[in-house]
Amino acid sequence: MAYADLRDYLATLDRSRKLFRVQAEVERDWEIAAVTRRVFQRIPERDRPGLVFDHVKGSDIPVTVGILGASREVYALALECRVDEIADRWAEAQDNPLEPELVASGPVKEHVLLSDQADVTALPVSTWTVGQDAGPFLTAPCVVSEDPETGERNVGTYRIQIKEPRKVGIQLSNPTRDMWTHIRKNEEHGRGTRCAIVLGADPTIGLTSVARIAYGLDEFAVAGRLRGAPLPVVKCETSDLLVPASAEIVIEGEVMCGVREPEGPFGEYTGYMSDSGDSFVIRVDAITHRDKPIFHDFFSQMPPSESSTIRGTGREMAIYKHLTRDLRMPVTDVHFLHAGGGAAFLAIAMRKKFDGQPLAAMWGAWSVDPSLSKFTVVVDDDIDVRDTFQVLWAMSWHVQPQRDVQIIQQTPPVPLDPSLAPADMARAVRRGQLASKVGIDATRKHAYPARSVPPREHLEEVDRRWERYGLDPRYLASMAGAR
Ligand SMILES: Cc1cc2nc3c(=O)[nH]c(=O)nc-3n(C[C@H](O)[C@H](O)[C@H](O)COP(=O)(O)O)c2cc1C
Ligand SMILES: [Mn+2]
Repeated sequence: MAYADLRDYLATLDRSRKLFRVQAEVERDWEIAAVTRRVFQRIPERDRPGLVFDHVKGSDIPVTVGILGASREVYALALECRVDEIADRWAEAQDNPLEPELVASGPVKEHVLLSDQADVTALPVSTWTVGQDAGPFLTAPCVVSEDPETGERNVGTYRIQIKEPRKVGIQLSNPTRDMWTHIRKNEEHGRGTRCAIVLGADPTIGLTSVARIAYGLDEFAVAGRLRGAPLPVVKCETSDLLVPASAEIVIEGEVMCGVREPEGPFGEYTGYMSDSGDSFVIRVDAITHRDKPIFHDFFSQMPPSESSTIRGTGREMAIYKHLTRDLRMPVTDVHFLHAGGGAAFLAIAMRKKFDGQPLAAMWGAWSVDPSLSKFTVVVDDDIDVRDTFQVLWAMSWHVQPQRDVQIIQQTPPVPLDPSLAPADMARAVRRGQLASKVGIDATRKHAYPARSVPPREHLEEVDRRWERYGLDPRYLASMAGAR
């Protein structure tokens, strides 16, 4: 059954033991980022919870982070499905969108702050890469706007820089972002672009907002099908835009016509700082929020992150589906390695039927999105592609580079890949430069000798007797996390 709102979803995460509430008081300008970084570094993905910081110094608003992408199990909970059903859920929702339902009012209107009552600096906004980010940023904004000619709605996640109580910056990485078209069309007529920034809603809103959905296809309608019920929406106070009726917080405003101001830098999903430059500016006209609102963030920057899980999970499921169902290849698993931010590095496991089939699998994966998978490695199905060590082991001993490595020229680049150009040239480069890819066939091409490990029954017997060897329990704990 559809989650009613963010709170309903948090309760489900809690029941599924996928939510941890941090009771200690934390500071928003450095500590939330550092605690979350440690959680993502130290807790293996399958055990990793989403977080709620209940006590943020200087604010009575709790902060939640990691709740859509702490792991792929958490991502599946957000979609109320199993991990292996994720690709089907997305396909079905885009084929059969379900229109939102306009309601008269909702909890998001419990507090209405107009003009000078609205103050974005009162929100518990974190600084994510301290000492390098230009300031605090909203990392999970779902920005609603409309095409002024067709009235088609768009919802997209574009980082928002807090600047003044009633002024924020917004960064659209490139003109392919759907909101860019709305801004351009309005500016051609000397008009600003009305927008509403939704913070904290039922999980399908955040997931559709970061997903690439065709221009003109309404993210709220895709979310409606994902959640299995029309999304209740209410009208904004200062425009005709519609927003989820039970959102935690909505910031209403306008992208000011022709105005550009310095924005960034900001720590990016690649693990490097992004460039900075002139970008769009939003004048804030109102804030509406629920009683005791909860503030929602995505955790990005250096992988592993929530961002690498969200990017990787959706994409690997789409590629797996294409390879197995459309192309009927004997592929057993597909994984975007976290080190590549869920974008740059793809590993495919298959039970190949003939030599050369691994190359066909690579071409199949590249055809789904030619900008991704700068490194694509195909391994036999006895290799666990979610275990980076095993992937590197297969690359070490199953590959003769001259025979097994292909370099493909003139492909679209992985978004924000810092290897393309020095940072000061990155924006210009992004507008046109092509890149290249490596495909590595790391399957065995002939019969191999047996592996040089003890018989399985000996290792299992040692596991059963483990305590008697008296090894420090700390080693046991770290082994439990290892595959
Ligand atoms: C955590 C996270 C942060 C993102 N930040 C930005 C951003 O600052 N600017 C941007 O243009 N895209 C960003 N994206 C990518 C967009 O959300 C994504 O391309 C989405 O499809 C945009 O919506 P649209 O297709 O309706 O334009 C981010 C994605 C994630 C997962
Ligand atoms: Mn869109």
